[in-house]
Amino acid sequence: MKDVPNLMVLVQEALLLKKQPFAESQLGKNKTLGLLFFNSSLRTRLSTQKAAQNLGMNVIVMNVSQDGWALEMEDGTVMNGDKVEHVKEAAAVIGQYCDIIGIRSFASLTDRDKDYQEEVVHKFVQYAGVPILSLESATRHPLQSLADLVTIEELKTKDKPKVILTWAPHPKALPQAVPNSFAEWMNRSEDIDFVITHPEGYELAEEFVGNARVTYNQREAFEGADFIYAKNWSSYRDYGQILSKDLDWTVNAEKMGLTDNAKFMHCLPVRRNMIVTDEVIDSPNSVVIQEAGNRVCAAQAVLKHMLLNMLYA
Ligand code: AN0
Ligand code: CP
Repeated sequence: MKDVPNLMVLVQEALLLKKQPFAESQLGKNKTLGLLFFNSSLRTRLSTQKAAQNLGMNVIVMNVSQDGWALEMEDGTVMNGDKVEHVKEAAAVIGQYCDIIGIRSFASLTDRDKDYQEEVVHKFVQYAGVPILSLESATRHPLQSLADLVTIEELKTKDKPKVILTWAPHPKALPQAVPNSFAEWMNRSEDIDFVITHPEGYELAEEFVGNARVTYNQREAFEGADFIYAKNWSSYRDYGQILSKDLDWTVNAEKMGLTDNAKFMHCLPVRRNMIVTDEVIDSPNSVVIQEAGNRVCAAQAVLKHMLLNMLYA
């Protein structure tokens, strides 16, 4: 987000590219985007590929943790264990093949300091020698948040909509990257009344909460809301821990009834009847598919800027 000079200009550019996806189909000609996945993905993988292809780029994709050599991240280690190759060489080599490198690397959820230092992304920035694009790192998922903002811009019916980020239950421990980024982007948007609601112990890091209103009372948060953005995350305080699986936090029709006919949003993949009931996600107010569709124009707007920056560097 800090690389974006003007959020609303970027959103408008994404909306323009949604209307005219091939308007810049020469911009990426003869440029190669490499997409590296240390973790699973459906939307990010396909939408970023499609966005790059719309710009005329070539794309190469690798599931690095499955198909690549196990990477050593620490400097100065005697590599007599499982790690076959150091990131210093691996990143530099991939940089020889690619003009831009996208990386998905989730939080470990074991060592908070390490995760929040964004080791993997920074090592690639340090050694690849080409621009790096986050496809969800340990602490952030910016391409998701941009698509979310585009979706809100498309659907809002008020100058200053009320947007709720609500925690919801999930059986596995998930990273804070999606809620962190969502909060970061919402806080930066002036014309959004932003509220975060979660059970006690699920406070996000202060730098992401910013000036958002935070309440433990989900029903109170939902009152008069225009957008309900649901997401599970594990605890930041008790790092990586699941403190609650309380289905009382599931987004259901009764709670949606407290809102001002709010749209339901989720980044997907979503666990039905844990995060949200079938009734809500299958209702006309659910915009999760449109939201996922907007991942293409969001990624395309970002790639367009990266290509332009390279052209004029
Ligand atoms: C991931 C997460 O919560 O960060 C990816 C979401 C886009 N979700 C899961 O692992 C289920
Ligand atoms: N929302 C999202 O990033 O989905 P994937 O994990 O499938 O890429």
